[in-house]
Amino acid sequence: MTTVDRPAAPSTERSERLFAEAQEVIPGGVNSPVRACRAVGTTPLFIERGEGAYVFDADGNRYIDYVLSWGPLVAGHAHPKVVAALSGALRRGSSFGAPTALETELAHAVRAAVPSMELVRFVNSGTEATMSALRLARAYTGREVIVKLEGGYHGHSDGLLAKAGSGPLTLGAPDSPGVPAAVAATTVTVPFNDLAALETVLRSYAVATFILEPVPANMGVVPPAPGYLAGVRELTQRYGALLILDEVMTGFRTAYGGAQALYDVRPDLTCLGKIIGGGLPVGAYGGRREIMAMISPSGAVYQAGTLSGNPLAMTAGLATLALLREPGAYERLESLSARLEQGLREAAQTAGVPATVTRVGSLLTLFFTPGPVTDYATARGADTVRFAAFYRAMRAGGVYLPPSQFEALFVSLAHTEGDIERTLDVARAALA
Ligand code: KE4
Repeated sequence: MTTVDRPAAPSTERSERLFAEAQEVIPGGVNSPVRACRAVGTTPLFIERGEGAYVFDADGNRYIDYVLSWGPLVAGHAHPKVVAALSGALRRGSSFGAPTALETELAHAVRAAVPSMELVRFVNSGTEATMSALRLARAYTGREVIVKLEGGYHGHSDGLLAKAGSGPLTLGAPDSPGVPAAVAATTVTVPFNDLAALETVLRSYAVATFILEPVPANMGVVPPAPGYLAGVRELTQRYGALLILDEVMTGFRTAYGGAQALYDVRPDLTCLGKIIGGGLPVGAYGGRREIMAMISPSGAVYQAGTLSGNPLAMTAGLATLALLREPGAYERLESLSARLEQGLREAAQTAGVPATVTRVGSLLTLFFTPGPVTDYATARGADTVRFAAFYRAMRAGGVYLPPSQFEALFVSLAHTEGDIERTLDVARAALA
């Protein structure tokens, strides 16, 4: 019998020790749950440094990185231009709690890319951005009910941790202990790509807003059906509900103008994060002037933050957006990502493994299901045990994937054609 000469799995001894130590003092040993790798039946690697498309773990192993800190490092880790800009900024002081011209500069850059954001407010995370946008939508409309997608993730604020009721008309129930029932009850969920369900809800409640990712990437990547987003825009307009597009993930990733540019839909409010901070803590929300003018201190809707708009995040964001404006940046992301999509699809077919690869720009997911994947229910049909085995085999082969079937792979400008081919070699072996 021929033995497949698999390379010896890299030693993870130091990572395991570091993980044991971390669990002594940090819940689950991590500062964000998905990092614990519980969904893929292993323990996390402790990363010591990143460089371009690679991360290096505590045992010195190098991995081709498709997590990129969950999206922000679209130019690759420690890009020289970002590092240079940041070290200059740091020498001038890290934070003042007072306005700086950098905030105006990044707000202009965001508005130039996303014209629907006529006014922009910076915060420190995507959670803060969506939480604040919801409060603003309720204040502007005078309504309380919000609608989100089944399987939609917008950060961990109370109102957004509500799970799908038994049907679109069932008011939400808490999706986590500690969320008051009264708060969850103001959240209704609808399936993605289902305009009829949305209209039923809009007819049945006075809805303040419908918040969704234009390309949901937190159930795995699920592209919008043709006409869906235009339908959402028309229905929300008709029933007086604001449309909030959560582009924390898709912003500046699926296109320089975000998914709203790709699909030509103009929301009332947009939430951003990740890329606009270039790897530093950031979030932003913005939209129509008459809505945003309600935000304190120009209006009565309160929202604040000690480090909001801090010079370091602004500097890293400005440097990253400049790299994305360089000619050919999105063409490169597209060609690398298209090759990865095609290669993964072929590898699964060759191995006879039922799989569906979804992709929008440099966001993609390999679902272990025959598909098609059109919403949360069909995404949940994926074989998570098989995904976990695939994740472990890829990591053993030096490829660092998001540790969950319901996340997205991210490609950066630092990835090379060689990295993609190496990834596909490892995937072919893993799928076999
Ligand atoms: P943060 O609060 O984690 O910065 O952003 C929350 C958020 C809001 N909206 C969307 C569309 C998001 O994807 C996120 C956060 N994304 C996850 C990855 N699926 C962050 C990873 C994690 O939770 O550690």
